[in-house]
Amino acid sequence: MHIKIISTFAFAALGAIAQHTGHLGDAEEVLNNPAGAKYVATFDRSDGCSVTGKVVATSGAGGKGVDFKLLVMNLPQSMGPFAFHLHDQPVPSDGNCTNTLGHLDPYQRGQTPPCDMEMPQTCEVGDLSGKHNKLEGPTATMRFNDKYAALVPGIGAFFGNRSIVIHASDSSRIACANFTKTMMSWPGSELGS
Ligand SMILES: [Cu+2]
Repeated sequence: MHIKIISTFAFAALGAIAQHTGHLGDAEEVLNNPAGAKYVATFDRSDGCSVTGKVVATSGAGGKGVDFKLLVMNLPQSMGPFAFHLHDQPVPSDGNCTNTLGHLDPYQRGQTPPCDMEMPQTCEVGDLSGKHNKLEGPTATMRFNDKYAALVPGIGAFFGNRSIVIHASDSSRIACANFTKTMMSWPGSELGS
């Protein structure tokens, strides 16, 4: 009797966990991002959208996670708040954001149920706004450390060869840009050092 009750609870607990994490488990924290690695994505209207601005991604202190800094301008105010994600594929030369495919999701979690900000390890690695909040227009600045994104080439959570996509509240894609590796220091003081 006791055993039966315990096992029922155990299965219920497993079921609850399974709802909120990837088929391959929770996202692992990335602790070995290379010192000094820096990637920048620039929204420059090549995607046909009015949005401008930059996303700067650098290795977190001690290699722990990735520090993101965003400055995004000309967001269409009536269409927010704006979700943003790391997407699986780069933007092709014609600027078509649809071809970036889905979110970066190396643990195969999928989009439902929505990301629980309190349990970021159970969210898609690429679901940055799910873990860290959406952007509000018309100009948005944001900075955060994401523990699960990677600047280590070759692992599933690496996004240095991928893209970032901004969505309107109806989830349509309003801007997209590719990350490129840069050696240059961040120009100016728009987002601080
Ligand atoms: Cu997206």
